[in-house]
Amino acid sequence: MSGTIYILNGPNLNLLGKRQPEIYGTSTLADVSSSCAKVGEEFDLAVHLLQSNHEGQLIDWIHEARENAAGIIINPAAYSHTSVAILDALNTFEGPVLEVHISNIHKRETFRHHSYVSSRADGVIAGCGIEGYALAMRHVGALLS
Ligand code: CA2
Repeated sequence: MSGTIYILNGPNLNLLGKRQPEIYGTSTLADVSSSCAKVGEEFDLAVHLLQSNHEGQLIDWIHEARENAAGIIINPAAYSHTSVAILDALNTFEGPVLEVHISNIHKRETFRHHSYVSSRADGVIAGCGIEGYALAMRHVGALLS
């Protein structure tokens, strides 16, 4: 493998596939990991999928990615709308950053319409369900090729 893509997931996404299927679908983070790994094979990229309910842990993983990852795909979940700290951490990462939202945040409550992370992201995908992660993986692969 020529590189690793960190796929970081924020609070409550451990419940993916287990609660609120009408909004977030029935697939799990394990399904996300395998679909992204499949795309990664086309680009000689490995994936490392992580999820945390804690802001500081996500920031520590972004710092770790500075040493270990060629790119980051991140669904910061609710921290998208609140966290300058995650934005600051992402601004220290030099590779491509793709932001993914499973739901279309622009079709939902007004407080979800703004994401701090979007000002750093090289691309933003929202509303494509978990396919958004595989689409992001394909774009990261193309950017790194
Ligand atoms: O659409 C997305 O991917 C979100 O990032 C998901 C966040 C939400 O706060 C953002 O506004 C949009 C919420 C993640 C909650 O994940 C769950 C998954 C399954 C069941 C319950 C929660």
